[in-house]
Amino acid sequence: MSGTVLITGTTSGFGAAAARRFAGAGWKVVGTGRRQERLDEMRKELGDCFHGAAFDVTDEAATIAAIEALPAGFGEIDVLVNNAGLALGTKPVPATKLSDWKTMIETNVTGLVTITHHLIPKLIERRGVIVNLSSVASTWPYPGGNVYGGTKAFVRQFSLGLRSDLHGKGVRVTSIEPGLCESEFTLVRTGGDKEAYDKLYGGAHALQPEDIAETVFWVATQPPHVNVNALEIMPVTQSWAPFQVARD
Ligand code: 8X3
Repeated sequence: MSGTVLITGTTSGFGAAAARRFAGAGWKVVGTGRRQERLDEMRKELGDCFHGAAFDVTDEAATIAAIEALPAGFGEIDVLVNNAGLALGTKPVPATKLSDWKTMIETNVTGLVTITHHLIPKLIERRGVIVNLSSVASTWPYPGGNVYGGTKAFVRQFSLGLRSDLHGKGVRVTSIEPGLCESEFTLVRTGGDKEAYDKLYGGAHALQPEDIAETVFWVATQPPHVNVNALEIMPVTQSWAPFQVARD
């Protein structure tokens, strides 16, 4: 099976790895991201099967204009991978910035629903697939997760809700929920703090973007009668801790 996949946030991490995975299997890939130069590099790397569309998912007009302007051969989207998203900040409240919270909501929630809403008629027509990148933080709270976890819980529940709404239409929807993964994600979250990045990943044998790309590809290429509803994935080195109890 192959077709056309649109992946948001292809300029790094899961998105870049997923673009390589689909392209390597003969798919046409529409890669989106804010950084035109990274999209140009990917086009050089992957060749004619890749079309880069530079826009910010938080900009509704730019998102819709870019989708409407897809060149011949790239407009018939079979699979939408909603990967663009970010975490900002690791500190618990009150040491959090409202502007960071709003940016996470605008990107992880508003951006994701905007592009999804726009592509749903096409995905119904083509009996397509929607793969949403949520997180283990959608289910498991931790200090400093606050709004990030909230946005990812939205992504998980929105995915399940879409499944219900699209009942009988042959459209498949999956929520992928990765745990600790080594990527630019943590550099962004810590505001570029390389020391924090090294501390987090040192000896942790974290997931790699390729692990998640493989999962996204597997989910999207199941036979048409199979829907993977949700998939939570952690590195072996990550698990849960007991509840915390504050005492007098
Ligand atoms: C982030 C995963 O484990 O760093 O989506 O919270 S984790």
